[in-house]
Formats: sequence, structure tokens, C-alpha cells
Amino acid sequence: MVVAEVPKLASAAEYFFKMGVEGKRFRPTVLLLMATALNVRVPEPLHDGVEDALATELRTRQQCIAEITEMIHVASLLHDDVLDDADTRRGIGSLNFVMGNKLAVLAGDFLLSRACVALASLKNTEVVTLLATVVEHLVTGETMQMTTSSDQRCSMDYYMQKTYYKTASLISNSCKAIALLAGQTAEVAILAFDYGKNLGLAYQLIDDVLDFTGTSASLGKGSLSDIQHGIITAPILFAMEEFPQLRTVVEQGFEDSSNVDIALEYLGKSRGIQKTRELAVKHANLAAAAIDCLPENNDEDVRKSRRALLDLTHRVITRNK
Ligand code: GRG
Repeated sequence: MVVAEVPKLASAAEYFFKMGVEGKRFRPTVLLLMATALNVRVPEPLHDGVEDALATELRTRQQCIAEITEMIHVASLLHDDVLDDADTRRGIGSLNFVMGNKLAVLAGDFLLSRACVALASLKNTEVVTLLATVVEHLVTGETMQMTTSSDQRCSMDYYMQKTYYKTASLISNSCKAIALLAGQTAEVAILAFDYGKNLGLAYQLIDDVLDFTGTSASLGKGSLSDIQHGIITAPILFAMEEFPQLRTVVEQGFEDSSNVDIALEYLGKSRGIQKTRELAVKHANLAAAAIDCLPENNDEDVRKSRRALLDLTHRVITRNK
């Protein structure tokens, strides 16, 4: 799906799909597990070749959602790196750094348009609406992060809304799309959405902790990339609730690195990291609860996939990279 006619565009678009830099593929993994977890087994008497063919076709369509989701994700990373003027991504040079901003923007557009063509081929307007909304959310979240007033920067509600748009919308709406393609009820589709949304929020909250701690538990061991770019995340927002004087530092900004040190000092004295972890655990538990609410099913593959989805809710909160 990512192969382009023009050689330069082809190498740009394929850049992050090559072996070794393909990323964790967390999103497609979740979606394929969700597809199996929502499988409705056909009763034995009806089970014939036709049913098998239908099951295979459904799987192919759900796999297409997983592919589209990964393409939208990578497209957004390419554009994000241009906006941030990043020079690395996934341990190698970012595409904008290696091939320039113009090709990086065009490669993102190309991936997004190939994703649109694949989406159209599914001929399901509700699913098209879900994923088109995701792209709108990504752009909205990015813009929210870029253009904040002082009050918005210090607001937990604003931060959670932005986090939903930038990180959780993609996985929640794609999970819902998987359920709709399976012909599931509106109730089950909402459970799939809730799972994705809460898993995505938990994932990002831990990401924000790791930006301060890295693989160790101690502060300042992470890349500190958010705070150095002036992006205020949950740990600082919680610390600010305990130490309101931290707000003055946040308002001054972090161009002066001594402000980063001051903020880290307050963060260290506060329960900011712990409270962020607790909030992540709360969302991980909500994700697990959504899986537990799915209609009972005794099929071994379905149960295995549901266990794996539950296992992921633990992994997102215990990961240290
Ligand atoms: C072109 C669709 C499109 C949108 C443009 C720039 C922009 C609008 C959106 C940016 C959205 C963005 C970069 C959100 C961050 C999401 C996030 C947590 C990325 C990290 O994901 P990982 O850790 O990365 O899963 P890997 O490398 O494993 O894929």
C-alpha cells in the first residue's frame, strides 16, 4: 500500500515501514486482537464453506483497518517531526532531517491519501466517518498543543482533551471500526471504543512519566523533551496542584534551562509522578472493564484474544520504555 510510482516519493513513504524502524506496531496488534475478540462463531449446522469464506473476508477487511491505522499513525509522525523540527525518530534520522521538510510533508500526504483509498474500498460510510474524524482530531490536538493560553497550559481538562485527540482517538475509533465491520451491536462497538480510548490515555500518561524518568525511576533520567519544548504534561500539572508557586515558573517558560531544574525540583518534592501513574492505572482498569463487559463467548481463540487485550492493559502501565 505504501509503494509509490516516483522513486523519491517511494523511498520517503517506505522509510518507516522498513525492517528495524517499523516501530512497536502496537496499534495494529491491538486491532487484530480486537478483531478476534469480537468474532461471532457461526453455529455448527450453518458451518459450511460459505461461512468460512465470509469469515476470511471479514478478517481481510479488519486487517485493512489495522493497515490504515498504522499508515495514519506514520503520516502523523512525519508531519509532527516537520512541525517540531525533529532530527531523530525511532533511533534514526527523521525523514525531514534526512530528505528535507518538503518531501517529509509530501510523504505524509501520500500515506494519508493511500489510507483514504483503502478506506474507501471498504465501502462502509460509518467507518469512513470514524477514521476521517480521527485525522481531524490529530490536527486539532496538535493545534491545541501549539497554541495555548496560559490558563489552558495549566489546565488538566485541556491536557486530557488534547491527549485524547493526539493519542487516544486513533486507537479508540479504529477499535470501534473493527467492531462495526464485524456487524456487532452499538453496545459492543461502544465497549470496543472505550477499551481503545482508555488504553490510549493510559499509554500516553505513562509516556509523559517516562519523559521525566526514562527507564529508571529517578527524575531527570528521561529525555525531558516535553518540558524542554515547553509542553506541560500531567506530572507537572499534578505537582502544580501541590505547589501553586510552580505556576509562575511554567508561565515564564522553559527557554532558560534553570527553569527546567526548578520545575524538576518541585516535581521531585510532589506526588506528581505517582498521581500520573495512578491516573494511568485508573484508565487501564477502565479499558479492562470494557473487555470484561463483552458478551460471554466460549470460543478458545476469542478468549485468548480477550486475555491478550487484558494483558496489554497491564503492560501499558508497567512498561519502562
Ligand atoms: C497527517 C494524519 C496527519 C496528521 C497531522 C502532526 C499531526 C497532524 C498530528 C500529530 C499526532 C502525534 C504525533 C501524536 C503523538 C502520538 C504518539 C504517542 C506517538 C508515539 O507512538 P509510539 O510510541 O511510536 O507507538 P512507534 O514508534 O512505536 O510507532
